[in-house]
Amino acid sequence: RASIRQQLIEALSGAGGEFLSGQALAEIIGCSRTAIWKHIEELRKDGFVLEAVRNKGYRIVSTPEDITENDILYGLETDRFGRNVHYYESLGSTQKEAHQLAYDGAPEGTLVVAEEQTSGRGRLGREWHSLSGKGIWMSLIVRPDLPPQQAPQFTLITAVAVARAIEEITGITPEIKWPNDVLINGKKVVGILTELQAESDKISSLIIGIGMNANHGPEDFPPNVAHTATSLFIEKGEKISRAALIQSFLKYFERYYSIYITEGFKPVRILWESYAISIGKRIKATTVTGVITGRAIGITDEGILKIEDDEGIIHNIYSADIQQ
Ligand code: BT5
Repeated sequence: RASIRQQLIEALSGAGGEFLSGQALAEIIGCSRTAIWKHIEELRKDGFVLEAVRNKGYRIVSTPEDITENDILYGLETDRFGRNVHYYESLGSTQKEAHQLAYDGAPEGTLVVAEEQTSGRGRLGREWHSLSGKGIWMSLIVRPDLPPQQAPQFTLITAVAVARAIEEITGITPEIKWPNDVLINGKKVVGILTELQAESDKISSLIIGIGMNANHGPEDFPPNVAHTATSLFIEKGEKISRAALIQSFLKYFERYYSIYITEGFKPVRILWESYAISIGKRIKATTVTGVITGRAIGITDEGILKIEDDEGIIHNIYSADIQQ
């Protein structure tokens, strides 16, 4: 015989979004109303979104597994970001879809999210492994009134919002590796890809792609990333609610973006530095033009990495792969 919890999930899921009273649930399952109430609270802690209405009872809004438009909207604390969600079961790349939507005039804050990507990509046309149902593969449209040179700062704003959201949802403090990786225990859990649509000297839109490994087990990664990638599930030992993580990310992104617009990059840079791993350390930066080895001194208010090489020459790095 299934546990009360299991029967409760089945009864609520089977109700097709209709309300079931505590009394009805207690009768179906054969337990007390207090037991129902206790298990409802437990489910909530585990990421189920349950609506309770007096005289009607309980209704399941979403399970921790789902990331459809409703799952993201229900309980979302933002004003603008994530208010317009385009959900797909499968897409080539959420970046591509978001580019098209931005081009067609989609408002700032529009979010494209897919359960699976068949040709997810990283920087420089690299492949991004986007297994169905396990991760968060999404692209956010942002329309700051800024010159294109400021686009790289958005990778850093995004990384801080991601790190803060992971902290809130899992209790784990991740590390940021400049420019676009979020790591836990030295392994990549999130990759960020910021792309730009610009008109001469003005950003018309930024397409910020975020790939988060949420509920992957170790066997879910292909051999080429098995040793460098990790997931929140692997690190935490518990499945996480992807919808809750998306909501938390959107909340922090909206907050840091607004701080950035009103106060400039400095407050964000200070937050960023609190998560950063490479600063002060000896690193090797592989850029498209060559390799630079030296000590990472810090990032500038533009989001550019400064490296001092062995001759004392300071290099400004706009984009690179960093090895420690
Ligand atoms: C990135 O590129 O880290 C940016 C990844 C952005 C992915 C998101 S998902 C939603 C949106 N839609 C897209 O199509 N893309 C964005 P880069 O720094 O170039 O790192 C790519 C490298 O990370 C690959 O060459 C692999 O070595 C590794 N990698 C691939 N898939 C991974 C995964 N799921 N987890 C960890 N590492 C991975």
